[in-house]
Amino acid sequence: MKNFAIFILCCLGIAGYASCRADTPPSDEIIYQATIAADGVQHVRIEGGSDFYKPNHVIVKVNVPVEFTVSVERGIAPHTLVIKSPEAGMSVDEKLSIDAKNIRFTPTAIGKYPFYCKNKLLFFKSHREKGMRGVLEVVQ
Ligand SMILES: [Cu+2]
Repeated sequence: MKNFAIFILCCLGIAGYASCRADTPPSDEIIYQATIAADGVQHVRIEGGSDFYKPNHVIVKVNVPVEFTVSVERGIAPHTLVIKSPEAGMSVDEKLSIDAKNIRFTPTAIGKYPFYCKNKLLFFKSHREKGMRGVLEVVQ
């Protein structure tokens, strides 16, 4: 039991160190411009982890269905994908895992909308603050 407690303390220490190092701006912007596939859907593959989504800047056309296929890297931290932009037809709040998950929505207004992970461990920075965030740019 004591060993387990030490193990947990070590994990928290490593996590704390990692979040301090995440004070730097989010990693470089990785842009992905979606195209409309034969099925009429804009398919976007996204990988996530504790401090990133790749890509983190996704460009899609308005009023055309979008399907995000999202998975996260193996690890103990649970992750989510949230888009809270009901004004543009997007209300997404999904739990993620290492198995790819399809998330469908249709953006109905042009603009730039944030997507992010809403998770946070205790007093540490949220995953969003650590870099698990991106921009969904909806264009004409
Ligand atoms: Cu997360």
